[in-house]
Amino acid sequence: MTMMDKHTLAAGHTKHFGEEPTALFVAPGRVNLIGEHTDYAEGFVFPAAIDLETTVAISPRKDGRVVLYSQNFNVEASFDAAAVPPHGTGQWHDYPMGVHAVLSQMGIRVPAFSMTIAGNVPLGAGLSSSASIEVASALAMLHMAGKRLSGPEVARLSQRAENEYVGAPCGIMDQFVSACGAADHALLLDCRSLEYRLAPLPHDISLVIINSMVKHSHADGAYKVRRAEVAEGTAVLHNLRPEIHALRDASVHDLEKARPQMRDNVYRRCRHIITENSRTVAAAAALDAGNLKEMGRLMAEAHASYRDDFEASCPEADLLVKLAHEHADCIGSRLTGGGFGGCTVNLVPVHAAEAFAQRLKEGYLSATGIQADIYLCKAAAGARQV
Ligand code: GAF
Repeated sequence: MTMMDKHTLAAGHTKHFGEEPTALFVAPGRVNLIGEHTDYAEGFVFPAAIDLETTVAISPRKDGRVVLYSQNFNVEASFDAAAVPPHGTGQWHDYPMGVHAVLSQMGIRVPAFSMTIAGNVPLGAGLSSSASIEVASALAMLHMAGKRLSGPEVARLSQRAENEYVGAPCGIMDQFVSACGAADHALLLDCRSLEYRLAPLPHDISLVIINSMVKHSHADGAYKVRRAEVAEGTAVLHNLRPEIHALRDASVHDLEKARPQMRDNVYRRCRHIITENSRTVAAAAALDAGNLKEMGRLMAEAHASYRDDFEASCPEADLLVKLAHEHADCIGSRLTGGGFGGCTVNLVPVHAAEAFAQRLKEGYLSATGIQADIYLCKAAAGARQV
C-alpha cells in the first residue's frame, strides 16, 4: 500500500464516520501460477499474492453497532453487533459479516466498530477479491478484539466465512496466499497438511495478467458441479483402494483401473487433478532450478488439461493463451483461478511485458470485440497492518 493510498483510505474513513481510524490493514489478491481445483482435493497449489489489494480502516463505536462502508461503491450497511444475521444475503457485506460470524463461533467477541473497505482487485475476475476482503477484515476485527492469530489460522477462518456464510464452496488457496504470501515469491502449498514453502520468482519476470472480461462467480453452479464430480471420482477410487482418501493418493494407473466404474466426465475431472498435482510440484522445482522453459511447458500442459479434461476454460481464455504462445517473449501462459472466465496469467520478461500486453490486447480486441484489462503485477507481501 502506498503512503498516498493509506492517507486516502484514512481520510475517507474520517470523512464518512467523523472518527479517525485506529488501525489500517491490507490483504492482497492472488494469481495462481499452476494447480487449479486441486486445493479442495487436498492437493498442491502454487499461487502468488499480487500488488492488487483490499484495504480496510477500522475504529471503535460506542453504540453497539457494526457499520461497514464500501468506499468503492459508496454504500453503507449497519448491524447490531450482538445480532449479526446468521447467513449471508447475497450482498457485498456478506464477506466481512461472514468473518464476524465465524469469529463469534470461535468464541472471539468483536466489540462494535466502524469499518471502511476499499480496494483495486477487480471483482469476479478470478483474482480473489473476496478472499482479500475476508482476510483484511479478519485482521481488522482480530485487532479490535485484541487477539492475534497465525496466517494459516486467519486463512482457515476466512475460508469458513466464505464456505459457511457466503455459501461458496471454495478451497483454502486464495485465503492462504492472501494471508501468507511474500513479496517476490510464489507459495507452494500442500492443502492437506497446510505446510508451505516460498519459492523466489526471478526479478526480471513480470506477471502479466490479462482479463478476458468474461465474469465468473464461485457461488454459481459450475464450480460446485466440478467439486461434486471430483468427490464422486474419489469415492470410486476409495472403494477400489481404501487408502485413497483424496486424488493426491491416486496414480494415473489407479485411475485407469477405476475407469470402467466411472462416468467419462468424472474420469476426466480426476485425470486433470491427478496430473495437475504432479505438474504443480514439478513447476515449483523447475522455478527453483531456474528452468523457465520447463515452467512454461508445464503451464501450457496445465491449461490444456484445464480446458479439455476439466472443461473449466472458455473460448475467450483459450484465445488469450493461444495469442500469448504466438509471442516470442512468452515464457508461460494459462487461465488462472476458478475457471469459466476471468484472467490468464502470463510469465514474460519485464523488458517485454508492456509490448506483450499491448499485442495481446490488440489481437483479442480484433478477434472478439472485447477490450481486455491488463494488470502488470509483481508478487506482493501477504496481509498485514500498515
Ligand atoms: C477458486 C477457489 F476459491 C479456490 O479455492 C480454488 O479452488 C480455485 O478456484 C481453483 O483452483 O479461486
